[in-house]
Amino acid sequence: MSNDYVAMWKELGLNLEAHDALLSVLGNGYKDIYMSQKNRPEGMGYFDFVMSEVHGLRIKELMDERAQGRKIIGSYCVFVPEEIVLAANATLVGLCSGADFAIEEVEKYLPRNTCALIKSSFGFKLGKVCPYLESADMVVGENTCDGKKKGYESLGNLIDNLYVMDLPQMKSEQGRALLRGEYERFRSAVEKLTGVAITAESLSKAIKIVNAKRSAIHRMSELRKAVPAPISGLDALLANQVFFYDNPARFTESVNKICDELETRIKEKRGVVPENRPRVLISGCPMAVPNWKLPWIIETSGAVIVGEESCVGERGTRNLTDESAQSVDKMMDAITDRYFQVDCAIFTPNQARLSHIDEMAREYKADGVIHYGLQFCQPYIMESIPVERALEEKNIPALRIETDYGMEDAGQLKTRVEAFIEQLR
Ligand code: BJ8
Repeated sequence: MSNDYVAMWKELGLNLEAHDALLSVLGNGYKDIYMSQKNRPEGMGYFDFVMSEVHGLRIKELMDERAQGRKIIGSYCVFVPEEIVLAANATLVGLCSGADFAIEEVEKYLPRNTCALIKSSFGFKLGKVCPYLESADMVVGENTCDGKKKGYESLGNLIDNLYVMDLPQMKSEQGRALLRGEYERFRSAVEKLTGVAITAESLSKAIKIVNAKRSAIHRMSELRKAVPAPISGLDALLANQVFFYDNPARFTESVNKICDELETRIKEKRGVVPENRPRVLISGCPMAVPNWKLPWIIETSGAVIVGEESCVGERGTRNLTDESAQSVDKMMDAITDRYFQVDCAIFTPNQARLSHIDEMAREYKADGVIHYGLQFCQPYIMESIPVERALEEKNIPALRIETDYGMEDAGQLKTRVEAFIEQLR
């Protein structure tokens, strides 16, 4: 990344030395994991460029937007509706939390047995290394799992513009009403921040923009059902990760371009790997940039990943918002209905997720499912047992993995994953 950005990073208050260290780990990891892949679609060049400029050009764009009076809102969860943010003339960016940073400092605020994702969000703040976080005019936390819920109480002391959204835990009528109310409260907060009143016209336009972005990902997912698989799981995961911080229209266009290429590959029966590679579905906790450890282990152990049942994947993108509503009120209803279907493990009961994993395994022609749980993540680790049982009942092989962001267990994980893939052959 060019040194031209140093002044911008300084202005954002980043710790330049620590930030350099992070960028170098990120750059090397990307090179080793992504650039060593063979037979990638040419269109992935766009995502390589995005990653090479992840703290550069994109941040510059956000700073330019801010200079023109547009607000930036950061979020940690797929329950924060981008539609509302866009309609108020603001930009939503995902705050990744996919790498360990400043762990010693973090453990002054959080117990050791906190999941890596939460620790990472603190580490990026305490280490002053995330330009997305530092450029956000509002950071939205949400009451999902207990770790996040209690974590935001402490994070609120470190971030002065933290807004906390409450979320239901049950898919009941009351649960929906709670979500609807919270989205209304969020709309007012965003309007207050931006000074822009959301209209039926602006909200309708925003719904269409976000739907287009999701539709492009749906198209890519549909193409991944082909045998042989036309794209690696690592590349598809990258598209799902970039989904959270790229310019929406440019992202949609880039994914659609890759899809055109994948269609040609499918017509020519040209896979990214040979047809007999075992196909794996990943299910579980979200994998934020640069958390590529498990997919990398899986795909370098002789399998191809064909889908992600994850918030950085199909759980996050799967449903569209109904576009037929005419008033802001009805659109807010449609937005609530769309998000209320997200089957995060914080919900109880959560049978819909179990059914969806089974459905995905069949649709994507997966030979097996690897359930990925972050250590100390109660909701997903607890659910991994019923998930495994439900899959076994359907004779779908499953492997439960519990890990963190460290590389210490990589060898051990590889041995387990290889044995599982062998079983799928
Ligand atoms: S909608 S999955 S993005 S909350 S891994 S922090 S659950 S202890 S991330 Fe999530 Fe929204 Fe749900 Fe999706 Fe807690 Fe588990 Fe850590 Fe997690």
